[in-house]
Amino acid sequence: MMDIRQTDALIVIDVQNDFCAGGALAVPDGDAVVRPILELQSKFNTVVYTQDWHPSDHSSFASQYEGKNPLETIELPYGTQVLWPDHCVSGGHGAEFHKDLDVNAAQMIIRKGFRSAIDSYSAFFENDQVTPTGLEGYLKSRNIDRVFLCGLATDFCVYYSAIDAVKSGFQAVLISDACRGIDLGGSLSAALEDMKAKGVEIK
Ligand code: VGL
Ligand code: ZN
Repeated sequence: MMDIRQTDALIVIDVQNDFCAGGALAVPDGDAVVRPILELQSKFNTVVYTQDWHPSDHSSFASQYEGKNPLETIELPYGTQVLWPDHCVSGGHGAEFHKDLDVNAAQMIIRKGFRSAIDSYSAFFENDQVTPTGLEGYLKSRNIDRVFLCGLATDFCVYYSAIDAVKSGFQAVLISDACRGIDLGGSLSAALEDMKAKGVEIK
Protein backbone atom coordinates (compact mmCIF):
# COMPACT_ATOMS: atom_id res chain seq x y z
CA MET A 1 0.00 0.00 0.00
CA MET A 2 2.75 2.41 0.96
CA ASP A 3 6.42 2.57 0.25
CA ILE A 4 8.00 3.06 3.66
CA ARG A 5 11.54 4.42 3.75
CA GLN A 6 14.33 4.42 6.28
CA THR A 7 13.67 8.13 6.84
CA ASP A 8 9.99 7.65 7.78
CA ALA A 9 8.60 7.44 11.29
CA LEU A 10 5.25 6.24 12.59
CA ILE A 11 3.79 8.35 15.38
CA VAL A 12 1.09 6.60 17.39
CA ILE A 13 -0.85 9.23 19.28
CA ASP A 14 -2.48 8.67 22.68
CA VAL A 15 -3.96 5.18 22.29
CA GLN A 16 -4.55 4.97 26.02
CA ASN A 17 -7.26 3.43 28.16
CA ASP A 18 -9.01 6.73 28.88
CA PHE A 19 -9.56 7.34 25.15
CA CYS A 20 -10.81 3.79 24.53
CA ALA A 21 -14.06 2.01 25.43
CA GLY A 22 -14.91 2.50 29.11
CA GLY A 23 -12.37 5.29 29.53
CA ALA A 24 -12.91 8.74 31.05
CA LEU A 25 -12.76 10.45 27.65
CA ALA A 26 -13.67 7.55 25.39
CA VAL A 27 -13.42 8.38 21.69
CA PRO A 28 -16.28 6.76 19.71
CA ASP A 29 -14.97 3.47 18.27
CA GLY A 30 -11.52 4.32 19.61
CA ASP A 31 -10.46 0.70 20.09
CA ALA A 32 -10.81 0.15 16.35
CA VAL A 33 -7.46 1.85 15.75
CA VAL A 34 -5.48 -0.91 17.47
CA ARG A 35 -5.61 -3.49 14.69
CA PRO A 36 -4.55 -1.16 11.83
CA ILE A 37 -1.82 0.32 14.04
CA LEU A 38 -0.35 -3.12 14.70
CA GLU A 39 -0.28 -3.79 10.97
CA LEU A 40 1.28 -0.44 10.14
CA GLN A 41 3.85 -0.54 12.89
CA SER A 42 5.60 -3.64 11.58
CA LYS A 43 6.53 -1.72 8.40
CA PHE A 44 8.44 1.08 10.15
CA ASN A 45 11.98 1.25 11.44
CA THR A 46 11.20 4.21 13.65
CA VAL A 47 8.13 4.11 15.88
CA VAL A 48 7.21 6.77 18.42
CA TYR A 49 4.29 6.56 20.84
CA THR A 50 2.83 9.57 22.60
CA GLN A 51 1.21 9.38 26.00
CA ASP A 52 -1.12 12.05 27.36
CA TRP A 53 0.20 12.41 30.91
CA HIS A 54 -1.49 14.86 33.25
CA PRO A 55 -1.08 15.74 36.93
CA SER A 56 -4.34 15.29 38.86
CA ASP A 57 -4.80 19.08 39.12
CA HIS A 58 -4.30 19.71 35.41
CA SER A 59 -5.72 22.99 34.09
CA SER A 60 -7.56 21.21 31.26
CA PHE A 61 -9.74 19.34 33.78
CA ALA A 62 -13.23 20.84 34.27
CA SER A 63 -13.07 19.53 37.85
CA GLN A 64 -10.55 22.29 38.64
CA TYR A 65 -13.12 25.05 38.11
CA GLU A 66 -16.19 25.85 40.17
CA GLY A 67 -19.31 25.56 38.03
CA LYS A 68 -17.55 24.39 34.85
CA ASN A 69 -18.49 21.24 32.98
CA PRO A 70 -16.51 19.12 30.55
CA LEU A 71 -16.57 20.36 26.96
CA GLU A 72 -17.04 23.98 28.03
CA THR A 73 -14.13 26.29 27.29
CA ILE A 74 -12.10 28.75 29.34
CA GLU A 75 -9.51 31.38 28.49
CA LEU A 76 -6.02 30.53 29.71
CA PRO A 77 -2.95 32.75 29.21
CA TYR A 78 -2.09 30.89 26.00
CA GLY A 79 -5.62 31.00 24.53
CA THR A 80 -8.93 29.15 24.58
CA GLN A 81 -8.82 25.76 26.26
CA VAL A 82 -11.52 23.07 26.03
CA LEU A 83 -12.23 21.56 29.44
CA TRP A 84 -12.19 17.78 29.69
CA PRO A 85 -13.19 15.17 32.22
CA ASP A 86 -10.22 14.12 34.36
CA HIS A 87 -8.24 11.78 32.10
CA CYS A 88 -4.79 10.23 31.64
CA VAL A 89 -3.64 11.05 35.13
CA SER A 90 0.04 10.18 35.28
CA GLY A 91 0.68 6.73 36.66
CA GLY A 92 -3.01 5.74 36.61
CA HIS A 93 -4.76 2.96 34.68
CA GLY A 94 -6.41 5.46 32.32
CA ALA A 95 -3.00 6.72 31.22
CA GLU A 96 -1.74 3.25 30.32
CA PHE A 97 -1.60 2.23 26.68
CA HIS A 98 -4.28 -0.05 25.24
CA LYS A 99 -3.17 -3.53 26.25
CA ASP A 100 -3.20 -4.96 22.71
CA LEU A 101 -0.69 -2.49 21.27
CA ASP A 102 2.92 -3.46 20.72
CA VAL A 103 4.44 -0.65 22.76
CA ASN A 104 7.58 -2.68 23.37
CA ALA A 105 8.55 -2.23 19.73
CA ALA A 106 8.55 1.59 20.02
CA GLN A 107 11.95 3.28 20.36
CA MET A 108 10.55 6.45 21.86
CA ILE A 109 7.64 7.30 24.12
CA ILE A 110 6.95 10.96 24.46
CA ARG A 111 4.81 12.19 27.35
CA LYS A 112 2.93 15.44 27.06
CA GLY A 113 0.64 17.64 29.12
CA PHE A 114 2.63 16.98 32.29
CA ARG A 115 2.66 20.61 33.45
CA SER A 116 -0.43 21.68 35.40
CA ALA A 117 -0.64 25.11 33.80
CA ILE A 118 -0.53 24.10 30.15
CA ASP A 119 -2.08 21.44 27.97
CA SER A 120 -0.30 19.75 25.09
CA TYR A 121 -2.38 18.26 22.32
CA SER A 122 0.47 18.17 19.85
CA ALA A 123 3.36 15.73 20.01
CA PHE A 124 5.66 18.60 18.96
CA PHE A 125 4.60 21.71 20.90
CA GLU A 126 2.58 22.41 24.01
CA ASN A 127 -0.64 24.40 23.57
CA ASP A 128 1.18 27.76 23.80
CA GLN A 129 2.52 26.64 20.38
CA VAL A 130 6.11 27.49 21.31
CA THR A 131 7.23 25.14 24.09
CA PRO A 132 8.81 22.12 22.37
CA THR A 133 8.29 18.57 23.58
CA GLY A 134 11.66 17.55 22.10
CA LEU A 135 10.17 15.30 19.42
CA GLU A 136 11.31 17.51 16.54
CA GLY A 137 14.92 17.26 17.67
CA TYR A 138 14.66 13.53 18.23
CA LEU A 139 13.32 12.90 14.75
CA LYS A 140 15.66 15.30 12.97
CA SER A 141 18.73 13.95 14.70
CA ARG A 142 17.68 10.54 13.43
CA ASN A 143 17.31 11.87 9.86
CA ILE A 144 13.56 11.40 9.74
CA ASP A 145 11.92 13.62 7.13
CA ARG A 146 8.42 12.16 6.90
CA VAL A 147 5.99 11.16 9.62
CA PHE A 148 2.88 9.01 9.43
CA LEU A 149 0.30 9.79 12.09
CA CYS A 150 -2.36 7.60 13.63
CA GLY A 151 -4.23 7.22 16.91
CA LEU A 152 -6.63 9.30 19.00
CA ALA A 153 -8.20 11.71 18.61
CA THR A 154 -8.19 12.74 14.93
CA ASP A 155 -9.53 16.23 15.67
CA PHE A 156 -7.40 17.01 18.72
CA CYS A 157 -4.04 15.41 19.40
CA VAL A 158 -3.61 13.82 15.97
CA TYR A 159 -4.66 17.03 14.23
CA TYR A 160 -2.34 19.32 16.19
CA SER A 161 0.52 16.86 15.83
CA ALA A 162 0.03 16.70 12.06
CA ILE A 163 0.00 20.44 11.48
CA ASP A 164 2.95 20.94 13.83
CA ALA A 165 4.84 18.23 11.94
CA VAL A 166 4.42 20.26 8.75
CA LYS A 167 5.34 23.46 10.61
CA SER A 168 8.51 21.73 11.81
CA GLY A 169 9.52 20.82 8.27
CA PHE A 170 8.38 17.20 8.04
CA GLN A 171 6.15 15.73 5.40
CA ALA A 172 3.07 14.45 7.18
CA VAL A 173 0.67 11.67 6.25
CA LEU A 174 -2.51 10.92 8.20
CA ILE A 175 -3.61 7.29 8.12
CA SER A 176 -7.39 7.71 8.38
CA ASP A 177 -8.37 4.13 9.13
CA ALA A 178 -5.97 4.12 12.09
CA CYS A 179 -7.53 7.26 13.64
CA ARG A 180 -10.84 8.09 15.32
CA GLY A 181 -12.22 11.49 16.30
CA ILE A 182 -14.16 13.07 19.16
CA ASP A 183 -16.10 15.44 16.82
CA LEU A 184 -17.12 18.34 19.06
CA GLY A 185 -19.40 20.68 17.09
CA GLY A 186 -17.96 19.86 13.69
CA SER A 187 -14.34 19.67 14.86
CA LEU A 188 -13.64 16.52 12.86
CA SER A 189 -14.41 17.91 9.40
CA ALA A 190 -12.78 21.24 10.34
CA ALA A 191 -9.61 19.41 11.36
CA LEU A 192 -9.54 17.36 8.16
CA GLU A 193 -10.03 20.49 6.01
CA ASP A 194 -7.33 22.39 7.87
CA MET A 195 -4.87 19.50 7.63
CA LYS A 196 -5.44 19.29 3.88
CA ALA A 197 -5.02 23.05 3.52
CA LYS A 198 -1.74 22.91 5.42
CA GLY A 199 -0.29 20.15 3.29
CA VAL A 200 -0.97 17.05 5.37
CA GLU A 201 -1.55 14.11 3.07
CA ILE A 202 -4.71 12.23 4.05
CA LYS A 203 -4.59 8.50 3.31
C1 VGL B 1 -6.73 14.47 23.73
C2 VGL B 1 -8.32 15.82 24.65
C3 VGL B 1 -7.57 15.95 25.79
C4 VGL B 1 -6.30 13.64 22.55
C5 VGL B 1 -5.96 14.59 24.85
O1 VGL B 1 -5.46 12.73 22.73
O2 VGL B 1 -6.81 13.90 21.44
N1 VGL B 1 -7.91 15.10 23.62
N2 VGL B 1 -6.38 15.34 25.89
ZN1 ZN C 1 -5.35 15.38 27.76
